[in-house]
Amino acid sequence: MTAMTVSGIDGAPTANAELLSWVREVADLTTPDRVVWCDGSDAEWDRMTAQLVEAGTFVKLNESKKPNSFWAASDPDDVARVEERTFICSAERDGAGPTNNWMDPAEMKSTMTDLYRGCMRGRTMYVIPFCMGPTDAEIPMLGVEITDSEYVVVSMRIMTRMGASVLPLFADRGGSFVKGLHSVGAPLEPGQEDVPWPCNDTKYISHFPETREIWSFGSGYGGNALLGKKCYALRIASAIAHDEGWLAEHMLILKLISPEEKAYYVAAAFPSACGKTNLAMLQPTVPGWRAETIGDDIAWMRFGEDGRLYAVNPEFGFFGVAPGTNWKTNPNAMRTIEKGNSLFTNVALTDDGDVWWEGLEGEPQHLTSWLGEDWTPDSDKPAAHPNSRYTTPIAQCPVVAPEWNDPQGVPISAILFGGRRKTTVPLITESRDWQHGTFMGATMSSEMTAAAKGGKGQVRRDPMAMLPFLGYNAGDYFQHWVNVGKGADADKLPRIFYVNWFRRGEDGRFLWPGFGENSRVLKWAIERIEGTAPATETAIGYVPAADALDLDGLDVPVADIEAALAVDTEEWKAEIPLIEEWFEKIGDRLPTSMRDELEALKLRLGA
Ligand code: GTP
Ligand code: SPV
Ligand code: MN
Repeated sequence: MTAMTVSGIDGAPTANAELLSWVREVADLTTPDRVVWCDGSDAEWDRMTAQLVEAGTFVKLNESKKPNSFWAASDPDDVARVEERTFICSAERDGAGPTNNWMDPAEMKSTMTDLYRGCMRGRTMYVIPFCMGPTDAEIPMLGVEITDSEYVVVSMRIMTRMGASVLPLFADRGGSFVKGLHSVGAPLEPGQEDVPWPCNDTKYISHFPETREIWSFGSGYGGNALLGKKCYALRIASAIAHDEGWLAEHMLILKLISPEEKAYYVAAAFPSACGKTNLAMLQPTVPGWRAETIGDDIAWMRFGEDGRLYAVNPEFGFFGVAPGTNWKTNPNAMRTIEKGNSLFTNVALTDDGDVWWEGLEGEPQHLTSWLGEDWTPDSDKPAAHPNSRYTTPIAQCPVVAPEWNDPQGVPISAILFGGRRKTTVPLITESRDWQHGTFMGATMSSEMTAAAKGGKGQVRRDPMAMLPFLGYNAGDYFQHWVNVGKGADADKLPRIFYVNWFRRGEDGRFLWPGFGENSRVLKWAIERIEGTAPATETAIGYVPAADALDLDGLDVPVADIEAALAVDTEEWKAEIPLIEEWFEKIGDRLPTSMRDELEALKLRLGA
């Protein structure tokens, strides 16, 4: 770690003039006590985590249970992404489109400059150079986050490739890196004592797609504050991808290996807290099949020279939902975090210095809840916040694919879209072709979860699981997907499927057991690609009959499987006005091909 004074830039470990002048400009505006360039070393981690323990932000976990790991509780009001406070500040309002909050970039910059003025007083300003995706990529995707949060620095160390190892990549890159400015917005007066989780009631998560900038203020949490993740790798990258002809998507990347040792790569877009991490670390229950993980949240996909679509995971760690994670649902996540070197935010703390959350094994009789309160089994509040998370290195995952760090990426055979729907949407449906698959993605719907503030349980359209993460106009985005298909060799495109692990019976139970059993559904998808599995053509696409799935050894009544697979014409007819309303909202930039797909669906349904 190279310290430098605020006024002098002499100690800076880079000669990139653009970077140096930006750092100086931000320091002049935010007036921190000192500026520190992060090197990503173990010594830096040790120093920063010790400082966070000292500040009361972190509690060090029991070394024999979770080595080198820490518990943190956020401010109770800073627990999730804030979609209402997230802005796409494109030059024109139309650039952000009908689904994003928009503000004129100059106006936003003026408002936020006032907020940033002096906002790092009494704090340290950290400069974090990072790279999204492998550092040996032909064009490494660079970024710099400036932050006044130590929690962000140690989180970025897990979630991105950062520090001294990536700084040399900036040497000859001029200004071609994404600039992310972040402040918790809590300056300290001389002598004022800090709080464990500084933040501000006023929050802005702003993106400037044309200039590839991110300005974040007031939150220290996850996707609001770790700017390499949703802000860069999805919102800014989706705008870059649109310009350059590739795809930046909210997708996991999974490698499936058949009993014949043939590898298939699958990408899957599910909205936040709808099962990406779980599917990414799948432990198949179908005999002979194995799975390996490439990524659990974001996929960058570009065409290779062979005409196939190749996916790279831009991230370096997992920021996974804790509740519901256990040795049965996701043993590989459990094995990953057991190795330590992890952070746990807003879970509960056990009396012996370990972590606990709803759904985890064990029946603790006493805990410290995420709110810092005593918790017993009779408590009427959950011990862990529903959006509590673990932050852990991908490299520790016992089933990480050997090629996870390959800058070429992996060739995708299948894309899954899926949401959380109690009704209507079958366990799996195969699209008729790429354009129909794009329609499935564009009209996807899901019940909202705790991953964003507000609206939990409400059904909303979440196209390609990108509603909160699109950096430009949704109509243009659909057209971009259609164009990607048109420009490609149809035989080489991934096959598109629509899945729903969350359909319920009348008594509210899940009809499908999910988790490792999802391998049975994936097996059918692979067999469709190989041309060996039967399917029934329905109004909404190709759906398997129950006996087309490998259900060997599965202890679920066939009636439930049939109900999970059912295509109910009446339920789908009821969906049509909702899709029409959604397309209305997209407005005149909706591709005519999407309108055509809707008309064709109505015709097939007799609607
Ligand atoms: P983000 O990190 O917010 O993007 O979420 P995610 O899509 O990675 O979701 P994750 O895998 O963390 O799962 C969210 C919740 O859904 C957890 O509580 C899981 O236990 C639950 N879940 C995941 N897969 C399944 C499934 O197949 N069936 C059921 N019933 N629940 C599931
Ligand atoms: C999501 O909400 O989709 C997440 C968590 O993966 S966050 O990083 O907060 O966006
Ligand atoms: Mn996510």
